[in-house]
Amino acid sequence: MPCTIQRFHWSVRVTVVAMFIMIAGCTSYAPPATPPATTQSQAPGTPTVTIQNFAFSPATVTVPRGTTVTWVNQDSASHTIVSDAQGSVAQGAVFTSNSLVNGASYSFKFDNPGTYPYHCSIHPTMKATVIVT
Ligand SMILES: [Cu+2]
Repeated sequence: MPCTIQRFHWSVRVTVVAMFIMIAGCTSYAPPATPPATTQSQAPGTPTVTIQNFAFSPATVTVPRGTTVTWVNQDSASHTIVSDAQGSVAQGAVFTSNSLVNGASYSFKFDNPGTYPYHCSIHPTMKATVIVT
């Protein structure tokens, strides 16, 4: 009889341990994978801002000084790239593109650090920013 009790206890103990392991196995999960960095910086060289669906993409591009940024219009509608007055006039670096038809591009070299908000003069709701470091 004592032997049976002992075995009973042993089996309970094993069951408890097993359950603990199962619970631990269920609750201990690997942390979610780090989402891909939504970096706005681009490699030095010729960063390109795509104009598509009436928006600049990326909306913010960060480049080191001396970088030439190129905009390419992939919309059927024409767009312009015009620096906002408050952002760039004070910095002495106004940029204003001609109207870009589909497939046309415009480039501007940023020599001075600063924040350069810009817009499309045809569609004023289209806004974006170039940050020069
Ligand atoms: Cu536009």
